Amino acid sequence: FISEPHTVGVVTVPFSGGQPKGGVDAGPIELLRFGILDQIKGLGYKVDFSDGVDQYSSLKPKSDPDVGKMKKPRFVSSACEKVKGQVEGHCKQGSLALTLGGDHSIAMGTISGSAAKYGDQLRVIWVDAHADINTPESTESGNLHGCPLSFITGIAKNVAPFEWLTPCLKPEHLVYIGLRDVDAGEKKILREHGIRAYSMHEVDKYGISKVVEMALEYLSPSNDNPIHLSFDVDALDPSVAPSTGTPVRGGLTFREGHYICEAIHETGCLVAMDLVEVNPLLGDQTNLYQTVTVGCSLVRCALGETLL
Ligand code: EXY
Ligand code: MN
Ligand code: MN
Ligand code: MN
Repeated sequence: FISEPHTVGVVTVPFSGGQPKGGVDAGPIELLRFGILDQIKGLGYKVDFSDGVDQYSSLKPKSDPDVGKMKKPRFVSSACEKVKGQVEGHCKQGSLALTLGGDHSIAMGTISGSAAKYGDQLRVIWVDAHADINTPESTESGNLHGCPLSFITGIAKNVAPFEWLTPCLKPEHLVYIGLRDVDAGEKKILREHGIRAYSMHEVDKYGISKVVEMALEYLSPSNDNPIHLSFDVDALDPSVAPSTGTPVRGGLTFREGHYICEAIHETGCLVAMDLVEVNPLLGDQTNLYQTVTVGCSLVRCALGETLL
């Protein structure tokens, strides 16, 4: 399987309903304002942005009481269902689907969308400080951006009001890189399901190139599976990407983050990428500039900018 699409289908998701802080819904606008579309075109791709900047406020239900511990479950569900349709559309046209978030709950939609095209062949690399695999029962915060992977993998059982969502990723088809803030309940889930995770401890121990090599070898020994990269900017150290809702010290350096994107590009198998949790309202103008420009450059690297 070699992807090498010539078109990047861009999906913007100005959505913050998966967590309590305002501003992450302005992430896509800032990424666009800093010229991400022209930067992608500058690499020789066609950009399909025919959907334009979507509005999510109209999907907000009049009343959205908690379901168990889950906060804003109906709003998150309908937002993700919409995202799924858009990502699925781009993937089925043979484009690389690039989703600009928005909080990380939207990955329920993005991965459902890419899996609708690639099925059981799909592999996911989740780059994050957090494991985002709480179930509706294990979550302490009730924030759904801490839960998408339990829904996608079917580890979560009681997923109403997410009736549209069907489990589409086996736990063994997922790898994490960058973890350093994992809840006790999540650790139990990772252990019970044998999910492969390279935390910051392994990044320190082996170095990023070995970690990425091991991750790719585990997911796709013959390098022939389509890859969905879900990149949460909080995987980066807060000194590199400060404008994000749940920063955790001790993260990936600027180069480590970029190395991951470059190495995945080199596989030729990247079919979808999410860039999430950019919150322009957190921090000052310098923080915003740093975070948005690093987000743009991660995307460019995943699209091959640094290949000579
Ligand atoms: N594990 C915590 C929770 O479930 O609330 C924190 C989750 C933060 C999720 C961030 C975006 O990756
Ligand atoms: Mn995340
Ligand atoms: Mn995170
Ligand atoms: Mn398998």
